[in-house]
Amino acid sequence: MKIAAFPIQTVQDQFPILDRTVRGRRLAYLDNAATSQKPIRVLEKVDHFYRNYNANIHRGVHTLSQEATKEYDDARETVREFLNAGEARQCIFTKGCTEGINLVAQAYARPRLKAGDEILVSTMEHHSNIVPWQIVAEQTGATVRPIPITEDGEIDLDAYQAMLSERVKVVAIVHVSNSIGTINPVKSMVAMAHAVGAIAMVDGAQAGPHLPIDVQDVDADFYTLSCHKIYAPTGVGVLYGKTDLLQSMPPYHGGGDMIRTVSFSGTTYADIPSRFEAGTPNVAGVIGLGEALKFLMGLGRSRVFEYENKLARLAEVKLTELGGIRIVGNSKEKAGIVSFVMERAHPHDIGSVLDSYGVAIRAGHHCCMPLMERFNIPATARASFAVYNDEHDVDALVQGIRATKEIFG
Ligand code: 7TS
Repeated sequence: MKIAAFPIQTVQDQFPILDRTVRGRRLAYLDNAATSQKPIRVLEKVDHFYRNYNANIHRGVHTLSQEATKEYDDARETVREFLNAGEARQCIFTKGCTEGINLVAQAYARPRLKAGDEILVSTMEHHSNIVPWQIVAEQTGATVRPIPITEDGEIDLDAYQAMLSERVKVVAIVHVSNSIGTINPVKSMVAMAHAVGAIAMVDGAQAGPHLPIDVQDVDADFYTLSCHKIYAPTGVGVLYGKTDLLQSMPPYHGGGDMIRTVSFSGTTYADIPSRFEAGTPNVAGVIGLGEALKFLMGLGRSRVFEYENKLARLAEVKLTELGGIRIVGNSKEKAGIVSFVMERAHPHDIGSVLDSYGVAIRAGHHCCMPLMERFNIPATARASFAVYNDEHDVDALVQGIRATKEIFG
C-alpha cells in the first residue's frame, strides 16, 4: 500500500529523539496516545523563553513580563484557531485534559445537579471522563449511566437515544477512543443531548493530535484537549467552553490572577479566561503549545489524519495476516490507533518483547477498565501513530509480533 504524499522525511528530521536507538535498534515509537514526542521548534521555543524572557505574566510592567504575556496571549489565539472557537477567551489553559473535565464537573455541574438528575458517559470513556462525574454524582445525588457500545466498538446510538430524557443534564463523550481508536459521531450526539436540554462535553484528548476539530460545528458546550499528546510540553491542557456557560460558572480554584478585587468583606472574580486560571500558569508550556499547534496546522490536519490512518490500517492488515491476533475495535470510523490481543501472549509480554525490538507500545487497560470489561479482556496491546511514524515502524511492530509468536507458541 502506497502512503499518500506526506513529507515524512522532513517531519522526522524535526524530532531529535528519533536519532536515538533502543536496545541497539532504531526507535519505533508507537505510544503516541500516551504522549507524543516534541519537534525541535517546540523545544527551541521553550528554551528561548527561559533564556531570553522568562517572567511571570499579567503582572509586571517590565519588558520581560510584557514579552512573556504577549507570547502567552498569542498562544491562546493559536488555540482558538486550532479549535475554530469564536473567541480566544473561550479557551482556558489547564494542566491537562483531566483538569479540564474536573473543572466542568465541579464548576458547571456541581452547582446545578440534584438527586434524580442523570449524567451519561459512554462505556469507552477514559477514567478521567468517568471518575470526575462519579465524584460530582456522589456530591449531588445525581446518577452516572453508561451508554452501551457494540461489539465493533461503536456507540450504540439507539440505546443512547433511548436513555435520553429530561432527567439527563450532562452528556460526556470521548471524540476518539484512546483504547480502540473509534471516532464517535460527536456532532449528532451533541445535537441529541441538546434536544432534551442537556449540555454536552466532548473529551478531545485523542482527537487533538489526529483530526481537524471545529468546536462550533460540533456545537459542543465544552471541549477538552491534552496538549502533551499534540507535540506540546507536558503539563498543559485546554478547556474550551461556550462563553455564556463559562461566564455563569464560579471559579474552580481561588488564588492570584483570577480576581477583580479581594477584600475581607467580599471578593469579586475576574472575567473569563482569567477566572479559571488561578495562580502562575505553565507559561513555558503554553508558549510551547502555541508552537506545537502551528507545527501541526502547518502539516495540514486532514493530510495528517489520512497519513496516520493509512499506517494504522496497514498495521492492522499485516498483524491480522500473522494469524492468532484479534484486533479489538472495528469501528467504521477510526483514527490512528490499533489495539489487539494475541491468543497465547499477554499484552504485557507483547510489550516486553516489542521493547527488545526498539518498539514502544502500551500494554494494559489504557485507563478504560469498563471498556475492557465490555470486551471481556483484561488488557490489550496498543500501537498508536503520530506524524513521524512510517512504514518501517509498522514493519518493526510486525517483526516483533512475529518474534512474540515464536516465543509463546
Ligand atoms: N481522555 C482521553 C481520551 C485520554 O486518552 C487521556 C489520556 C485523557 C483523557 C487524560 O489526559 P491527561 O493528559 O489529562 O492525562 N490517555 C492516555 C493513554 O491512552 N495512555 O496514557 C494516557
